[in-house]
Amino acid sequence: MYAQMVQSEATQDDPEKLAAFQARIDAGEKIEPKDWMPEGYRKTLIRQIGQHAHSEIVGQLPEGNWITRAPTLERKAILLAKVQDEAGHGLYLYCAAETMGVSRDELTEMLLDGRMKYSSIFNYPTLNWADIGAVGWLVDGAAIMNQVPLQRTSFGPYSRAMIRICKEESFHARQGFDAIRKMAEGTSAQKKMAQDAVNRLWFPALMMFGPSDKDSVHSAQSMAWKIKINTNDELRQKFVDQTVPQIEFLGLDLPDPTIKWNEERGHYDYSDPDWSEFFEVIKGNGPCNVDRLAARNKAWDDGAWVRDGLLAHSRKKAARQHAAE
Ligand code: BYC
Repeated sequence: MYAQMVQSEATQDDPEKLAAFQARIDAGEKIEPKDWMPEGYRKTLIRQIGQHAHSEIVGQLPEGNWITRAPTLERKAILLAKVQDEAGHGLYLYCAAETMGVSRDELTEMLLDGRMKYSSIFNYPTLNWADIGAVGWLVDGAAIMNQVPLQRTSFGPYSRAMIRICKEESFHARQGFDAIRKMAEGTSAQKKMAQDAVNRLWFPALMMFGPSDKDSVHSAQSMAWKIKINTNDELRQKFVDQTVPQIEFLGLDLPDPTIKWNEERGHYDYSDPDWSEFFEVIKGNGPCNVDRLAARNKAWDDGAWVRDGLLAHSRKKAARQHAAE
């Protein structure tokens, strides 16, 4: 539906301008906010960058939930720093989206009233401390797999935001792997917690890459515009290939009995997640959707006095400047 809208908007644009725009993309040039762009390109970027920004912000909730219960001071300091980084990532991305003429408030309102999405993964709970390791290792690991190619995305502000984000994400993944390794090498109760976390988060992590290529609505157009660099299935396969040896190194069981190295393909074969579950989660019916949106709504409402105060201050300042002129 959105793809059709994008397509019809794209064809409404002047064909000569469209061809020149596509030639710039094909030549690897970056598109900057003041450059001419098809309306569909702008809308797709606002949707993807906005959704990405919301994911960073909502993604603080499952991890933030464990800051007060981290097992040591060191783990607490690391987790606190990571959660703060996620807030920063959200801000870089909102800034990148704002360069296309949409305000942060508008984006937030679209999240709160359900017109915009955030990553499916954050609708799953973090039930034990090992989940925090698994989130850093698997969830940030999946995010990096998706985000490294996005450093080469065609829109300049998005590409530059991704370069900064990727630097921080690699620390996140490493701290996650270190935390889960400690659990996997610990007592049998700790090892059990690590296995339980991997069992519960493996398939939701695979879902982060989006639906399978045959069901992806936006990939073809987004890849032609270099908003996306790879298909969903390509990145998912790379993630599986990278992660299976790590699970084996940890001495944990693979959560999917069908995972097997395929010599001919040069990749691991694996089972897809349950796609009906994925579509339910992104429709709002996952285990934590209601809680996550309630938390964001509460933060928005609780922050109203700050926004009002700042606006009143800037109005007053403008009035004083006006009177002095
Ligand atoms: N969750 O046509 P498709 C993080 C939607 S956060 C929810 O393939 P597209 C982190 C999709 O929006 C990581 N919805 O879409 C933070 C579309 O629906 P609409 C966030 C999903 O856009 C804190 C429909 O399904 N990363 O790193 O071409 C702590 C059809 O899909 C999902 C990004 O956002 C999903 N997983 O491809 C730790 C990366 N997948 O919009 C970590 C940037 C699909 O038409 N985004 N949908 O209603 C992307 O690369 C792409 O947007 C996606 C989807 C690969 C996610």
